[in-house]
Amino acid sequence: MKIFSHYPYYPERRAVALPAFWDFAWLGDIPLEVFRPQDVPYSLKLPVPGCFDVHPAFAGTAGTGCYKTVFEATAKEESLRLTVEALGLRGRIFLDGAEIGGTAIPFTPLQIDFTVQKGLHTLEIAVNNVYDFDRTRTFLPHMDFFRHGGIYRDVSLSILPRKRIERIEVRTLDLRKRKFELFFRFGGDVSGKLPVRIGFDGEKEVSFEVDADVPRLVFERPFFGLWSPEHPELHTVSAELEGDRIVERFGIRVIETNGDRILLNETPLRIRGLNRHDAHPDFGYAVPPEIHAQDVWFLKDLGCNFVRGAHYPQSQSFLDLCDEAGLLVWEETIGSGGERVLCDPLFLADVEEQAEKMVRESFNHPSVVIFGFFNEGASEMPEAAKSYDRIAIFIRKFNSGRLITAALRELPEHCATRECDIIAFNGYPAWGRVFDREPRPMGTIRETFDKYARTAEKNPAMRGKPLLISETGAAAIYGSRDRYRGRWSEEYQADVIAESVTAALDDPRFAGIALWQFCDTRSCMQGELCMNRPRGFNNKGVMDEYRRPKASFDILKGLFRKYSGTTEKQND
Ligand code: ADA
Repeated sequence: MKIFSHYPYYPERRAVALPAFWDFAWLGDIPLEVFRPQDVPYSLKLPVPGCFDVHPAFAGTAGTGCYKTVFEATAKEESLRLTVEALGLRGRIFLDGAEIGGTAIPFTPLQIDFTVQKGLHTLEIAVNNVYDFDRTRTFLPHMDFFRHGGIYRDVSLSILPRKRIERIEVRTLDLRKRKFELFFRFGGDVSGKLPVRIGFDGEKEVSFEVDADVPRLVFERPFFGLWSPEHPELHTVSAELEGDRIVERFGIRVIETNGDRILLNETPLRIRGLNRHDAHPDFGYAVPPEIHAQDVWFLKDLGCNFVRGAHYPQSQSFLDLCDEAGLLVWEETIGSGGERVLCDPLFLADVEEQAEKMVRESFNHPSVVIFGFFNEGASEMPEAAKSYDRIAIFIRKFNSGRLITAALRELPEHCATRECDIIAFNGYPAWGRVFDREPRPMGTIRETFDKYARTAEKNPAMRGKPLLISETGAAAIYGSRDRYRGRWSEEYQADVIAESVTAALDDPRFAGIALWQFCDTRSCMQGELCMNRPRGFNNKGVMDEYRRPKASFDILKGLFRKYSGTTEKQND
């Protein structure tokens, strides 16, 4: 049986066994909202986690599907916690036919606590993947990634102790002294002074008294190493409170800006990375651990020190691997759009809910150094600009020690950057946009980057802040080789990537570059965008969707390795 899939884990909490395959029923056009878990025609077994629309019987479909399993409670009365780490696009959850919760925010975890009597119980999760702004405001038809339907990430059921340590947030206070704070999030029946036994790195646990009202302790461990991409040193803290135990993993590191530099552990950092969707054609967004491990290996092999988790909160087990491998991560909320969307109060409430969960879930991952939001939103519109400020301030209030940014669409002269720590922009100078009539010679790349650097210099809200190219690149169809270096060929893509990387990393005005993208990904199936998405895919990967490298892969690897040797000091 799986013991835990990622940190934190709770060695004393007993898991209720859930099977790898659940009953599945395809309900087609029946709207999720009118669905009742009666007479459901379960006909098939599908894996959980899993996306139903990657199964050949339902390939590419949109509608309602329902998953069902049975579990057993062995005690007379049992307090349980159901955790669904992510589903999409929205779902409703039923216990013995009665609704106990749900979510309309994809890629966002859900926890439901409930009590059951001894015996067998039925759990049903109905999900729907039809675009519907009134219900799921953060996933819209124009988005360049597919609306897979299903249970994207792990589902677990555990027995809850009466007094609980739910999380310990570890915050670096002083880098040089290796001084850090443990902030306890207790749950259940706790109050007053609590006797907590605490140990680091598997050493013997020692008793401390933690005040439930001010639940923080400060430690100094001068002999702890720092976490950095070159030396990703990690530590664990275990804590025990009357039968409940938690093990959290963390790293000591500080990410900050100093003028237009990004500093990691007081050392200037140049970002060399890729954007990556957490997707695979055979699994949709339910990416199995094997693929996560391979993807992290590919990123390291390419010489990346950075990955942007586009365009939604990341899987916790993927982040664990990034912690271990020394990959810096930009994690962001899903959801963006024009002024109307960005000013919609219900949309903003959903973004805040997922931002809070993202920050809390990822608090202890040293790899996560940037929190982002509103990819390519209408940052230049005055009303939308207020929403940019609102979300940046909202994320900052958690004091999680991350830099905050939003990837802008190109670099408008007037845009919402006041509250951002980094000015990040996406631009495809040599590639262009759908139905673009401009000629786009290679020289456009340097000219455009230079133009944006000058734009940032002129604007007081951007001047003096680090400037990061958060997306750029070109598409190539895997296997399309062409001595004429025509568009969509691997040669043309490799040329664009080489020119973009050298233009960015030779220019000290840029803090780094993240190419679009790690591998090809299935795109939306409708609208104008499709005309620029042969095969229904965004083909800008340096590998295809099955992770088969294109010509650009080796070019990028050569360049990233060259620049890592010359531009980056060690961080410890
Ligand atoms: C945008 C967007 C990406 C992708 C890219 C492209 O920058 O953020 O998701 O769609 O454009 O390939 O055009």
